[in-house]
Amino acid sequence: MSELSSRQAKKLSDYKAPEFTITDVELSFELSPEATALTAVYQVVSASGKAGTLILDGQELKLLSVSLDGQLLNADSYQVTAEQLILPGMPAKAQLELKIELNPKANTALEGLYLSNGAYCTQCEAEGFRRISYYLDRPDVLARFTTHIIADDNTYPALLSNGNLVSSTLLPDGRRHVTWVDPFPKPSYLFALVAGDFDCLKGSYTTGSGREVALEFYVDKGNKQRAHFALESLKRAMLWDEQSFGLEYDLDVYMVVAVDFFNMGAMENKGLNVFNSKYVLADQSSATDTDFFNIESIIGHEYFHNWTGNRVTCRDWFQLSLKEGLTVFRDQQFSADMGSATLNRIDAVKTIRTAQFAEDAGPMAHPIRPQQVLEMNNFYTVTVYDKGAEVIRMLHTLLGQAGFRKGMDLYFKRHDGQAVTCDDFVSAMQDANGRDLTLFSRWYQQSGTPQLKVHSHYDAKKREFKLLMQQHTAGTADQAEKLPLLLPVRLELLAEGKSYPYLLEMTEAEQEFTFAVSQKPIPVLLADFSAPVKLHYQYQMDELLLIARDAKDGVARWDAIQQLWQMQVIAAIDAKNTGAEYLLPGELLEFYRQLLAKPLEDLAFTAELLTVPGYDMVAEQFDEIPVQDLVWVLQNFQQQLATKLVEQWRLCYKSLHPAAYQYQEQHVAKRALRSVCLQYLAFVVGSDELLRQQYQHSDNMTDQLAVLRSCRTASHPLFAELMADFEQRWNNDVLVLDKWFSLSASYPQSSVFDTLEQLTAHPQFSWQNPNRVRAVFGAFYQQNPQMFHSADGKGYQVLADVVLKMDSINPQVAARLVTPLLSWKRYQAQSQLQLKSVLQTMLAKDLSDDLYEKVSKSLN
Ligand code: B3K
Ligand code: ZN
Repeated sequence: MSELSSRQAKKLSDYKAPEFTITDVELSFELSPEATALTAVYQVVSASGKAGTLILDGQELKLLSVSLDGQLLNADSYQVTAEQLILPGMPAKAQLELKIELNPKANTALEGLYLSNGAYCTQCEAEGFRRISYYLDRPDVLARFTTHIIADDNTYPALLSNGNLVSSTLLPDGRRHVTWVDPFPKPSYLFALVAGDFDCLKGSYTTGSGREVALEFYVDKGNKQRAHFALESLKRAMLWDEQSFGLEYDLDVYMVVAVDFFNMGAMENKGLNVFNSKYVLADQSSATDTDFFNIESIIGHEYFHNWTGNRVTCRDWFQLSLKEGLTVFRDQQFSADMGSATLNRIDAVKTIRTAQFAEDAGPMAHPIRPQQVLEMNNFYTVTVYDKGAEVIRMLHTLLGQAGFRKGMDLYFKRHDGQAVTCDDFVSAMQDANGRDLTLFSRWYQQSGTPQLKVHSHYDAKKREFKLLMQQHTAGTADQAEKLPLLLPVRLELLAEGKSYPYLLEMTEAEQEFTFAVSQKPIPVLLADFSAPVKLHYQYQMDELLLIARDAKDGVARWDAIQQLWQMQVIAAIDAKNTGAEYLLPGELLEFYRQLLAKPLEDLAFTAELLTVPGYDMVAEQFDEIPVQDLVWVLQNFQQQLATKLVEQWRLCYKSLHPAAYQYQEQHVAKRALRSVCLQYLAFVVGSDELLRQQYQHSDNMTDQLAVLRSCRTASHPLFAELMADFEQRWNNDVLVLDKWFSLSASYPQSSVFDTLEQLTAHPQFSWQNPNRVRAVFGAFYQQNPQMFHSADGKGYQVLADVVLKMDSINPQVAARLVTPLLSWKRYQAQSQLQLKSVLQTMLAKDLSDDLYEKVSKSLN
């Protein structure tokens, strides 16, 4: 038996409905940092109506007593293992009472009940509830929860849990006893408890049907002013879900708590969201436009889960994309409606083409519905979330807006209050639209990125244009055999100065499509990135430039420029290898010159077109990634554009006078374009004054950070000076200081290795806080490819040491950080050896399941 199976990986095919269920839960917490007393009372019912053995999940729990129907059980009438409480002879219906002692202070994994800056909070998804109590900790057991919290009233004035507050009593000993009742049956992963001393920003929202909902944002003392944007975002999300899907909120109160110690972005606990403070707190002086954008989108995402996730939940964790893919799609639609649909779509495409394609090409490849899992937390991936959202988007494309809505309505009508599967979702879409989606379902089963090859032929005599399309998905680490998928291919044919739109449905490995057109058109293939595939078509440079100017679809216009750059990268690397100088072609420079002289009406879109693709985007096109060549070439391109168009950048920059800060679409767009100009200008001599000016005189974080980024990317001499100033200014504000940590760790020079050591010794750094660790080391591997892949292997070693250190503190964070080491097969021979060796060393240690699953797979 391999170790992976001895560690008991679970399989989708082994799913069995639970033999017992729990209908009602009553939890009483007496909070104390090192010895919280919990009494848990469950109404347990057998599904078959027969007595049997009840097996509850539990981890790292101190069990004090077990009572059945009021009778204390002898220790020999049940069995406790490292992961279970086994109760033989459980009657068909009984009340089970457990007494448990918890140590939140010692909980550095931030799963279950823990302390964040002295406040109690919980994180239960996916399997964290079993670190609070023994339970049927699986999403298909839905129970009504009542929660009592007893804690010192002075130290913890806010005592919160799911549902509605039904009583609050001050006890004679100065403690307070509150009771919360959540009327909606829910799985344990949606349970939450928070206790602390916060400032609370209050608002209210009246639903379409006239019910008033109290909105409450709990933040660290002194931060109330920074929560207004999040509150307004929530109101927008609530209205949007009513207007777009007819979905209203269902409790009297919606609470959001912002905490500093959190493993991810946020959590959709019923009625009581817990958020990483970085996705709640924002004002113009401390947060960038991107921060504001993320807050609105994540507030929306968690809110939308109330229906897609909470009211209708997952039968088992393999179905995670049922709620996550769908909710990401919903938050993307929300963001598109709040701002620019094209720019939002471009962002989503970037995520798929970088992180998701990389995941599919690596050892952790899995379908959006995985088939086998050792540690569930490892499957909160860009595949389940973002490719999952692409799959939902394809349904939306195929069925149309109205058809999709019909499917959603039927889904809720059938499954409200249930725990269901991805198949149930597809069936609702299918039945509501009278359309067979059997073939489409393959997207749920198959991992890997389909390659779509297209050839065209124009027959002038017949006035016929033909497209021959072939799809092929190569075998992946988890699955050798692949079948053809249903690909919706949006197409525009550009001819006679017009654009003719089509939606093709490709269902076979190879298919030909014929169009009657009076002259040879230019095909705009995969407009709106209508399927998550890699497209191959031999475009000429002039065709791409024409698409960039004339296509209707903004995403296709941007994509044409991406493809153009891809061609330049290949040509420049070839030239570099033969020792020749590579100059960017005149047509491309001319396109940029014109764009700068006369930016499009949408300045943010103009900024996107003017940006050379990032390292990740370009790297993903190579089977074996020539890291240092790519870094060099991309730097060289920016340098060439900077020097050749220096006057244009300057003029464009100067024409964009900054107005007083507002987070508003046109303002954001203007700042984006100005930042692009500044980035290029940082590459040319004589820009010191301009950089300094913008840094010192802007009234917002977006513009200040743009200066620091530009200096970092161009290794500008001003970098050190401005960074020192920034550190001093923001030393007491860790959320902002994280930006400084990231910039420091992404400086593309070998001095960064000393810097990394200094950063971890910084008074504000803490290994216990995931935001700090990610700010430093996440930035190091994501934004500093040059040094992360340094020839001596030092970057790999540094990250591997950090991963091992983190594994004993917080395995979830460790398992995220290890990701870039796993795809060793993508790099050149020497890097492969270095990476393999650090992975092997790691595997020889006693690893958490989280880390073990990933490292062992990568060495298979
Ligand atoms: N559902 C949570 C993620 C939980 C991650 C557990 N490791 C946030 C979200 O997707 O909305
Ligand atoms: Zn989610």
